[in-house]
Amino acid sequence: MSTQDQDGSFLALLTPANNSGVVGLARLTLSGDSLTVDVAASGLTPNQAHPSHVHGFTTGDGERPATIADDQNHDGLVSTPEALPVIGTDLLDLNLSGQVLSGVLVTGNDPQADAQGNLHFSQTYTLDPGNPDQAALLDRLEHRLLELHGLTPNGGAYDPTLPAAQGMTVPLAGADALQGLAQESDQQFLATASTLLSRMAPYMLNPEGTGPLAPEPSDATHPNTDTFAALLLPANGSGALGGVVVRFDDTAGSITVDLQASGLTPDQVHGMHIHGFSNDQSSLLPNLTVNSDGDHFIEDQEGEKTEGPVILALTQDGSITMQR
Ligand SMILES: [Cu+2]
Repeated sequence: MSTQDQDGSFLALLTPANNSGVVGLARLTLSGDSLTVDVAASGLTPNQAHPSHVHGFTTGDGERPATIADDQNHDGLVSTPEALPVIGTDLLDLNLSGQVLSGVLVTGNDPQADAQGNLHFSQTYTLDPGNPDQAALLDRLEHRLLELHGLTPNGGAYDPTLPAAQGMTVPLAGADALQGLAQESDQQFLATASTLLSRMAPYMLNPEGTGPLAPEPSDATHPNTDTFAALLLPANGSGALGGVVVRFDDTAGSITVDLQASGLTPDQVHGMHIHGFSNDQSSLLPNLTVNSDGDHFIEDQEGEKTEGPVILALTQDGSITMQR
């Protein structure tokens, strides 16, 4: 395949690895041998360097995000060595200098999170078709894996190598709803991504599972809204992803839930609930910070500190219960 065939933009939704709570959006734009990478992410360990890479296989394909199934030593974390067999080698290091490096996990010149745990990164690299790693990227940019590293496991020190977020690249071409993102400048893309992320993860958790919550966006209060949407992100390294739309009908006194998810354990029943607090306290997504027993998993009791108890179980037959 000639490099011309790959020209275009690719998007990656970065989802939490290792219960990090990190979410992000990345765009990769290839023009000839020039690759520009834009990354916006939030929920990272503040004021720390976060080594970041484009991972993939140099021969064949089949890269996938690492899941808890790849946790070979059963410590509840998927380390970088455990992830590499499925995400592939580090084909391109995303460093601040624009230097093109492959196979180097920590360069000392890595993207940095700010005091709020947000990271904005934009850099252009000139790839060398004579280098096998870079040639592989020039041949195929689709279904590569963008990964951000750097996590503070509970009770531990900051570890710059632990995976914190990962996402597969998908082409923006052909996705009408996303075409606008391909046209945006680097700065516009980062601004758009930051706006989206501020709606999804506008807070840092403390071990008690409370905020502080960021202030609500000024346009967040819509008294007449009856339709709500949520993006379902992997918990406990499950790899499960989904989307849900919830509609309230005041007159009928009914609630309608449309949910689609993938990556769940096949042929198994999966309990689903709406959680919340009975006072006005907002629910927050739990992450590793509230893992009080130190096993790196967020069990129901730990999660409920931030989510609140079950308000409604989503039953198959529409019956109303708060039972799990
Ligand atoms: Cu990496």
